Amino acid sequence: MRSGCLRESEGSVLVVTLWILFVVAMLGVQYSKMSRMESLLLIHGGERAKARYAALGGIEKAAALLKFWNGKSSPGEGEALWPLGGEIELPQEGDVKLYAEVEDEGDKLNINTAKPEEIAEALEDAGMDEDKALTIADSIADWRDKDNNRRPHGAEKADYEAAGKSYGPPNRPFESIFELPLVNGVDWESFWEEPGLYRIFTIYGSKKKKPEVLEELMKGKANATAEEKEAFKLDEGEVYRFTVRAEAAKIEAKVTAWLQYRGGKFYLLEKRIW
Ligand SMILES: [Ca+2]
Repeated sequence: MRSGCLRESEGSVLVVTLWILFVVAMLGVQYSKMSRMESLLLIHGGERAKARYAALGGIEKAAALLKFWNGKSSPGEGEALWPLGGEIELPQEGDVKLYAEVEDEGDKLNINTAKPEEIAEALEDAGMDEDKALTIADSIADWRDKDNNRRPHGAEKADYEAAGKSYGPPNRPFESIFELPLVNGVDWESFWEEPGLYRIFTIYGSKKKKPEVLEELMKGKANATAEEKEAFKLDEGEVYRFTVRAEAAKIEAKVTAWLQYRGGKFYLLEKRIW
């Protein structure tokens, strides 16, 4: 009877011990899963930070190269001058590859100074349908003009309120191109993708058409005379948009910076890390 009791309690001790071992083993499995995930996250986070810093450094490199090439002729016969609007490969940063693109903001339309008709025309030229183009053009003008009088296709404070928005037009010039997605009629797709308003418009400079031959030269498509090559110079006071893409092992980072050229130097006006 006593030994039966003992065996029974030994049995329960065994069951409890097995349970404890099972629970400990499961915790171990979970812990190793978690720490594996944590280290993956750390590696990923580290790669991202590395790519971002490399892209930031790439802006400096691209600006230095552009200054170096300023007013000089093409690096080699038939080779492109700095390809405005095209990507060039920059010297690598460790194992991170860098690609830069530079755009002259003077080639874009200024949303602070352009007439609504010009804005609508630019949008329609980029493939937007007329109604949407007119809505966005008038809403941009209403956003920046001082009054609260709505244009035929535009929107002022009362319209934003009626649409349940917690904000309205500030009635002053745009301070950044990234204000545009707040404007009536501008959605995520039209801003970033089709037609990509952030590429078409600027808040710096004014649209001035470059001579056709210069356009071709910049794309490296034409054989240039020495005088024609000389024609490519950084303009005093002009703003240039630098976009640097950094490719690390598994991650890509991008930095866009607006730099103004003054007295032989570039000055940072605005930047965005993607
Ligand atoms: Ca207004």
